[in-house]
Amino acid sequence: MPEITIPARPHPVTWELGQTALIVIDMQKDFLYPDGYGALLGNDTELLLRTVAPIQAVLAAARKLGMFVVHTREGHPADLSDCPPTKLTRWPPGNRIGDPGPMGRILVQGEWGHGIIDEVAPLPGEIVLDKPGKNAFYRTPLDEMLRERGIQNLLVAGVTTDVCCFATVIAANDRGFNALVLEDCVASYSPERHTAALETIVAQGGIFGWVSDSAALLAGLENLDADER
Ligand code: TIU
Repeated sequence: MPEITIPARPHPVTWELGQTALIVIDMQKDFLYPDGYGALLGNDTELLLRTVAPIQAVLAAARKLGMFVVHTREGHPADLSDCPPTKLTRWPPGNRIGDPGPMGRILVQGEWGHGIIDEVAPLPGEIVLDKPGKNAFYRTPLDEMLRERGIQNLLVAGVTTDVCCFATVIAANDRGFNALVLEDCVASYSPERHTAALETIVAQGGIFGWVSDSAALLAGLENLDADER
């Protein structure tokens, strides 16, 4: 099984490709488009769109290699039965999950706004995990899916850096998975919080994982192609 070396902070990683998966977190209209949940919380959704082109490039490379790709969506069934009250009542009525919005009910499964944007749409056969929490392991089969495929390493893309990506990286670390965040493939509604989350991940010698970018990953994969020839 080929190995890939990726320059990263705080130090490079060398991972077996067969033990490595790509997780694309919550690239949903509700977060990226101007009329969804992100905007309702007072955020500038425009800041997230710069992730689209690098995620497309990384997805294309991962698919070419046959890497395990997982997409996630944050949301709840129409009756909000798995949405903890704390996730609803922290905001005024009208700004809550389940409230009507221009793209359908906010973060409700099956509504238009809950869907993944077309630019990074899952291919038929790729796993799409619906998650009720910020962390992608919480009340999902992600842990089992990774273990049954022998996956130990996660390449992390998606939104937002400081919320669902950060929560997932922290959970991955506690569950014994390595996580490397591709910094141009993640974005936050706040550039300051984006930087702070990434710095926290790599602090203390990589306390939660690693940070690199799509160019470094893609260059590593090209070297691999050359080595294999
Ligand atoms: N609000 C915010 O930054 N993010 C979320 O609520 N969910 C995700 O990050 N997916």
